[in-house]
Amino acid sequence: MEDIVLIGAGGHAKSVIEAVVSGNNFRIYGLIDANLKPGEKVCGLEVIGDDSCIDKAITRGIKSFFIAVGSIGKPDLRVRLFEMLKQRGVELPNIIHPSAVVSRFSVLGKGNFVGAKAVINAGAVTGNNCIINTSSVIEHDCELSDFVHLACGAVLSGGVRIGARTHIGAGSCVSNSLEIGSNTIIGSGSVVTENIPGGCIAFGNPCKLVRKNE
Ligand code: JB2
Repeated sequence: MEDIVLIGAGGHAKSVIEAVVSGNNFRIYGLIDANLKPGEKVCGLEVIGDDSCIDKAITRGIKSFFIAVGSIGKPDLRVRLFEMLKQRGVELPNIIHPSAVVSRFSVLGKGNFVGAKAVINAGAVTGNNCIINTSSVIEHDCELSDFVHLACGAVLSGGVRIGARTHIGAGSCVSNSLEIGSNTIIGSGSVVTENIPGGCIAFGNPCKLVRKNE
C-alpha cells in the first residue's frame, strides 16, 4: 500500500480518513494541520505538523497528498492548497469510499473526494478537487467544474452543469439539464427548477436568487 498525507485534520478529514481506511489503496502516513499540535491524534492518526511539513514529507519520499480541509461555500483554502501541491508536482489521487458507486463511464479529475454511498453515473464528468459528499448523487451526463462541493444528500439530475467553486447545500435537488454558475451557494434543502447564475446565494423551494455572493 502506498503512503498518503492528508492536509487538514478537522471534521471533513474524519470523512476522508474513513474512506481511506475502508479502502485498500493507501496507508495514511500522517495529518498536516495548521492549528493542531504535532502528536495530537484524530481517529487514531497522528498530526505530523503544519504546512511546512509538506516539503519534509516530500523529501521523505511521500508522493501522494490529499486535501482534507472541507468548505461550506468558501473554497478559497482548498483552492490555495491545491495550487500549492500542484506546483510541487505531487500525486493528487481521488479518494473514493468503497461504498460509493462510480460508473466506469464517468471521468473524474484529480484530488476529488467521493464519500460513502455517493453515486456518479455514466457520462458524468468532474473537474479537480471537488467534494462529492456522503450520499450525494451525480446523475448521467452531469458536468462539474473544479472545486465544486456537493454536500451530503444533494442530488443532481441528468445533464446538470455546475460552475467552479459552487456549493450545493445538503439535501438540495437540481432538475434535469439545468446550469448553475460559478461561485454560487445553493442553500440546504433547495429545489432548483430553473438555471441559477454565478456569483449568487440562492435557496428555497423553488430555489430563488436571494443576494450576491461577495
Ligand atoms: O492553511 C491551513 C489550514 N487552515 C485551517 N492548512 C492546514 N493544513 N490546515 C488548516 N486548517 C485546519 O483545517 C484547521 O486547523 C482545522 O483543523 C481544519 C478545518 O476543520 P473544520 O472541522 O473546521 O472544518 P472542515 O473544513 O474539516 O469541514 C467543514 O467542511 C466539511 C465539508 C465542516 O464544516 C464540515 O462539517 C463539512 N462536512
